[in-house]
Amino acid sequence: MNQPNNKWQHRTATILLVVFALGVLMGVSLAGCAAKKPKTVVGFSQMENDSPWRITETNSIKQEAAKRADRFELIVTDAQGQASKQVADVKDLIARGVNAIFLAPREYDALAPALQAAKEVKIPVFLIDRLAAGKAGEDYVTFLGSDFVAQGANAARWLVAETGAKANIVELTGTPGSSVARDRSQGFNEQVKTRPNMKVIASETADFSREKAQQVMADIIKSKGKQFNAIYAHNDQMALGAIEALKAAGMQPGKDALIIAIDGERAALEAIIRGEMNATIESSPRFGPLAFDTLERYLNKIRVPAKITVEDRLYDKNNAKEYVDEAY
Ligand code: GYE
Repeated sequence: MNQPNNKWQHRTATILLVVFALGVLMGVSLAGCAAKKPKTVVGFSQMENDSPWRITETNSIKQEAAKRADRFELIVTDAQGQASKQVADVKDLIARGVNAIFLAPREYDALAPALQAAKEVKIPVFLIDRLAAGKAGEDYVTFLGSDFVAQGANAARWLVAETGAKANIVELTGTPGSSVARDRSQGFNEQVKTRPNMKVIASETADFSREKAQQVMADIIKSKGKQFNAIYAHNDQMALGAIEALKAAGMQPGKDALIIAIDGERAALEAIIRGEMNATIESSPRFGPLAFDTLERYLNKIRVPAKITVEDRLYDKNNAKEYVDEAY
C-alpha cells in the first residue's frame, strides 16, 4: 500500500526540484542580463583647461558621470586651446566607440567638421557652453548654455546706470571666431550705440586669457593714454588681467575706471568685494547635471528642445559677499 504513494511523492519532489532549478537558472540569467546591460559611453571634448571656469566645467561633468556610474562611462579629452586638435579629439572619440558626445566647441566654424564626422556615424552631439556651425536637430541635438547677447546687453545696461550713460569704454573681447565672443560683443554694442555719450574707444581681443589681457591693456594705455573710464571684459579672467595693467600704470581699478565682466569666478567676486572690480554677469560652468539629464531624456526618446538656456544673475557690491563662498 505504501509503495505507489512513495512513488508519487518521489515524482512530485522531482518535479518541484526541476521547477526550482529552472527558476534559479532563469533568475541567474536575468541578473546576468541586468549586470551586462552595456553602459552608455559618453565622450566629453573640452577645448582647454586653462582657467577656473574651464576646470570647474570639466569637474562638474566628471562628478555627474561618477554619480551615474551605473549607467554611464565618461571619456574626457582636452584640446589645449587648439580648434584643429579638438576636431581630431572628436574623431578619436568616435573611433573609440562612444555612444554620445558632449562638445564644448572652441570656435564656431572650425568645429563644424567635428559635427559632420559624428553625424555620418549617427552619434548624437550635445553642444555645451558655446555653439558650432550647424542646425539643432540635424547636425547636433541641442545647445546648452547662456544667452550671450543678453549677457552683453545686461553688462551695458549696468554701465549705463552707473555712469549716467557717459563713458569711454575699453572692450576686451574673447576668443576670435567663438560664438560667445561674437554675441557678447553684439549685445553690448547694440545698447551702447543708442547712447550718444557712450563710446567704445578700443576693442581688442585677449582670447579670454588673463595674461594676454594684462599685455593688451598695457598696450592700450600706452597708445591711447588713460582717457577711458570703463572696461568691459568678455570674461573675468581678462578683467583680472586688466586690473593688473591699470595698477602698473598707476590707476585705481574700480574707481578711475569701472570694470564689468562676465562669469562669476571666485577671484572676480573677491575683486568686487575689494572694490577693484565693479560687477560681473554670471555664466555658470556647472553643466554636469543638466548635460546628463538632457542626455537621459534623449536616450529615453523624450523630445529635447533645440536650445536650453541657462539663467544668469548679476553680481556687484550688493551681493558679492553672499555668493563668494559658493563660487569657484
Ligand atoms: O565665459 C569663459 C570661457 O564659453 C561661456 O568660455 C564660455 C566662456 C566663459 O573660457 O570664461
